[in-house]
Amino acid sequence: QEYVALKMKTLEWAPKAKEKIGDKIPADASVYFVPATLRPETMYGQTCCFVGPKVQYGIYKNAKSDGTDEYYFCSDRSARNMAFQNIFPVWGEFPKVVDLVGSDVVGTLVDAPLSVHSKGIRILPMETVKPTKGTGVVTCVPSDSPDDYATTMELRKKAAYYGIDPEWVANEIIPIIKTPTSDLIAKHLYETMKIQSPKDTAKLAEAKEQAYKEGFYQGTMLIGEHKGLSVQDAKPLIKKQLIDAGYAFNYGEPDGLVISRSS
Ligand code: ZZB
Repeated sequence: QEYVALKMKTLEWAPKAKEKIGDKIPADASVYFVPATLRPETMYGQTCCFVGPKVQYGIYKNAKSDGTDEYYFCSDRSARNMAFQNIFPVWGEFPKVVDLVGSDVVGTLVDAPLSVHSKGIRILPMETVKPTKGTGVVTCVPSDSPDDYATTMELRKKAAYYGIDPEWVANEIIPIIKTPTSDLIAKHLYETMKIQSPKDTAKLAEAKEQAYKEGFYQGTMLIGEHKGLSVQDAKPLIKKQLIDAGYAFNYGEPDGLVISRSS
């Protein structure tokens, strides 16, 4: 699986994360949350970014030869994979500087490249994040991802239960892609399929498949530099634009073929 790994710069840490990081990272260093996505063309619609509250993560140092060190927040497994894809300077090495669990970083404010919500978006909990997939960090695009829409509705309904500020999940869900059925395909499928919660996994899997297909084969961009272009044409252009600007990099998932260690 070939993902785009997006670099979301941390603007303000949640208190718990700040405490655990202490002086392990220089105060002025750039630390990025790194969600893995297959849909770079939807990045305009990012409203927040998810982590699994009980999932283990690390912050890994990427020492650059020009001295502008970068740090990445992601799962251990994905950091290891990156170490074999020339993402870190020394082959096979992925220096961890801090251990964190997802709940530590909930509330952190990050910059989401291309998002209309340009003042930053919040890191929020998603119970259905798979720790073994991608980087374990999932950027939230509720206009086009049924899973993201379902979790957004859940968090809006039960903000207190999830221990979050309702403001953090209040960002407007704007149309990004037009398909023959809707400008907000995820919301449309959530409603017509009568999905009730993020735990409706069978329905959500079907909705995801349908949203992928419609978006890719019949979608047209409603926003951004490539407005009016088909998704098929816009996707590689937006991906390249993000990578060229230093906002993203390619991240491949070995599917257990390349690295057989189980962690
Ligand atoms: C933004 C986005 C916008 C996504 C969209 C999807 C959609 P796949 O096809 O199964 O490989 N994802 C990534 N990592 C995880 C994880 N660890 N746990 C749970 N979900 C994860 O799925 C790849 C997509 O699943 C990724 O692309 C990411 O969400 C999520 F409009 O990023 B996506 C119809 C889907 N639309």
